Amino acid sequence: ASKSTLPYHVRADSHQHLVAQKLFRIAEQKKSNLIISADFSDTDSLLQCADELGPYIAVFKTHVDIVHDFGEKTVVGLKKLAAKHNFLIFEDRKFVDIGSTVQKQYHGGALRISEWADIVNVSPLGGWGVVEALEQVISNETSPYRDERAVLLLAEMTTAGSLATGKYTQKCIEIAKQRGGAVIGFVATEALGTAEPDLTTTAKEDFLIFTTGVNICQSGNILGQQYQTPEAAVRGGSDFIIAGRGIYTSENRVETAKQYQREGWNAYEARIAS
Ligand code: UP6
Repeated sequence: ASKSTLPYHVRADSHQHLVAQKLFRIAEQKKSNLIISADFSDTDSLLQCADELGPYIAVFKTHVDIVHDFGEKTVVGLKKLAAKHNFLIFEDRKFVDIGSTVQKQYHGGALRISEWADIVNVSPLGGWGVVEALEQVISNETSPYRDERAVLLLAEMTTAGSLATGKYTQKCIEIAKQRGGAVIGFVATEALGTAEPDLTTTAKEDFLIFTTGVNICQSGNILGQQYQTPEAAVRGGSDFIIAGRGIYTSENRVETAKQYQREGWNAYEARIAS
């Protein structure tokens, strides 16, 4: 599949979405295409991780529904640390219900996701309606966030026996193209053939590829998770690599994060030079 060989700053300049522009600029400034998947179950651990690893990441990925003491402190803390270390926040919620339910899960509700997450993702199992639903909330005239919120489609999964393959993945691309507005890219294991070869003349759709299942040491686990290295992911077309346990369970997570950052960045430089 074709992958982007353009530098992040070029893609930042020509991208139509503010969140993608911001993200590419952060990546360039911090020399990082690394996202930490911070799967912690209490607010203090979550915030401590964000503060320690903040300097080395472009995005902090959360699953706040696993944080048992989620609340005001979590929201305020995340926002503060995002500003302090200049990273975006991605809530890996994988919205998968009918549109009107998803609107309530995204905006308000127990988790107030629209208030603090720059990026969320959607599992488009039920078709385009769920994407339309999020776009309605984001672009609503009364929304205080309008251009500051973006959506990714979960086009593939890293788990063994995943059903999100082939036609399903292709349908995700169609939905992203038809429901343009807030969709900036995909969660996928590799390039999906959507890369624009030359944005200077065709500045249209430049979908970002976010890749989970990244780990330097392990090839998988007993629950079906499958891994690739940062280098392999970026070589295959990933624009932002997402690593969880590979980093936060290591003995020295700061040093390990730096190692993932370096490997991801070197692979990016090799790709744009190719
Ligand atoms: N995730 C995957 N695979 C997918 C989609 N999402 O692993 O297809 C998410 C998981 C977890 C993180 O929910 O938060 O990415 C992977 O964590 P790990 O690096 O510790 O395996």
